[in-house]
Amino acid sequence: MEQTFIMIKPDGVQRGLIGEIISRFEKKGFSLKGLKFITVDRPFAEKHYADLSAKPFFSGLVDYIVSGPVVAMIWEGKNVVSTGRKIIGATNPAESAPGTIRGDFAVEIGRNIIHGSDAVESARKEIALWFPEGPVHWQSSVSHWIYE
Ligand code: 3AN
Repeated sequence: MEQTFIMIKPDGVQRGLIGEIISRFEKKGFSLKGLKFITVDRPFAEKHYADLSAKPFFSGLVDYIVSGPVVAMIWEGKNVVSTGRKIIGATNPAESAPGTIRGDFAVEIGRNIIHGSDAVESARKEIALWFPEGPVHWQSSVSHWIYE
């Protein structure tokens, strides 16, 4: 079953959106397989965003991510990487549709509340970085009502 890495960024935490965001993934039918509430340091944030290191906003992005605690999660389910991105909405909140997390709660690209892996391969890398201990192994007892 596919897994993705989802992170509620410091603005999502400070604005009291943890419950709302987790609720959207839970209600969809995805399964929580890892959860931690942590503040990361600069080297760790730079590793997470290594692909963006040449971008002009990189240093500001790292400042933002290390500015307070984040909620790091592993979510599992059929097509969870691409569906998770749909639940989150477009990177720039000015373009994210109402009904998506960014469309409903964010205004600016540099404060867009949440991160979600953009591909199965990046999900694998991000889960390995944030959860070296691996996921929590459990199976929802209602999975037969979600998958035929
Ligand atoms: P996404 O988070 O939707 O995968 P990426 O990977 O292109 O988007 O960007 C990662 C993060 O970098 C975004 N979540 C956003 O916080 C920040 N970011 C992207 N583009 C910009 C920009 N033009 N200005 C400021 N921050 C940006």
